[in-house]
Amino acid sequence: MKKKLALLLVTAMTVSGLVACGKSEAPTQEAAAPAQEEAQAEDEAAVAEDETPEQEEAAPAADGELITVGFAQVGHESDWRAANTKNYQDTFSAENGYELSFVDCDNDHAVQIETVRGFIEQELDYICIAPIQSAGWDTVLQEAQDAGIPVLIVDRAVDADPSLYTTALGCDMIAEGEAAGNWLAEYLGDKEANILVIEGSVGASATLGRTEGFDNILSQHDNWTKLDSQSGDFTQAGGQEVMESFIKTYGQGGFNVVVCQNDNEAYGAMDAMDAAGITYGVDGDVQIISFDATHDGLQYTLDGKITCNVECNPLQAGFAEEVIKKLEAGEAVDAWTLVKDEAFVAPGIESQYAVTMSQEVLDGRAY
Ligand code: GYE
Repeated sequence: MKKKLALLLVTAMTVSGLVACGKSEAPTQEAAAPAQEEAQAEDEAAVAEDETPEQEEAAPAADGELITVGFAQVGHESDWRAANTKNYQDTFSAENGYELSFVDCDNDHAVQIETVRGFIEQELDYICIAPIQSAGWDTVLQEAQDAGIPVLIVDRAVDADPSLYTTALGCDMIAEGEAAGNWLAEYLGDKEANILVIEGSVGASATLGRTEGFDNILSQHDNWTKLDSQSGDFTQAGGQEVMESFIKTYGQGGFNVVVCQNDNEAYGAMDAMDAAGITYGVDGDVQIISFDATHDGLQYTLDGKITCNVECNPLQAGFAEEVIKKLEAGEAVDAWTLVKDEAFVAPGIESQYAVTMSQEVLDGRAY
């Protein structure tokens, strides 16, 4: 591993929020660079490293050196993302035997591609990518494969051929969208729905999947109308802006359901409705559906402001570490690991699709 080069390259990148974690203790086993495997990740060959790390990093323990992992993270758009980033930084720590090169790609696809190219040049042992958008990955994935670096596609999906990467892990976004739709159908019964959708970032698999899943259920209901859908970019400011424009167009009383594709967008939408005097929540005129089920999002659900909140668990780094450990041991890994999630509804609502919120449920949450 070219540690010094790695540090220089990472430091040179003009990407906001960049953090390169240092190294300290070494793992118990010698770091190894497994050969790139095919889709089912079979036949990885462990190749012992013989280089020693550079001086500005803590010396490795006698029994090995740190495993280098690059993480091309989406950005810092949401509370979900912050929890996900922290989870990766905690998991891939020097204490645990890793040197993590973390890059916040600030929601810019071109930056993310170049970040991955940088990781390849640095000859890191593993590359994790949380893809900002699902399209446009073939070339750089081929480059990583040619360099023999295993790639883990994490959180969101890519539409590239699975033979171009080692494994993928994350939540099932289509199932999340369907859960939201199924809950709404159960909740409304025969009532009409005039629905506004604040989508996530354009081209992200989280956006595409949640939209597809919800639309699958929508198409089964003749008295549901999707009035409009616009991207709020998974941010609070974006959610507020889109909601303000929806309110101008459709007016008070013109809609009774707002689907926000993440919690931060829901906070922005609530601000916009507050300002316009529109009531929402279980006792209001508008029912809000949100996704993520972060701590604050579930607090709003407990308070009856967000009626249904579909979880996406951001604590995914352990799954990535599991894969890397298997590859280090020369074992096959699954092509896909599902991170399970569930949905939550406001107190007073009973649902076959969701857990009814209580203080106890909120207190028991890790994020
Ligand atoms: O829902 C949103 C974040 O990819 C599942 O990205 C993730 C989404 C999450 O910005 O809050």
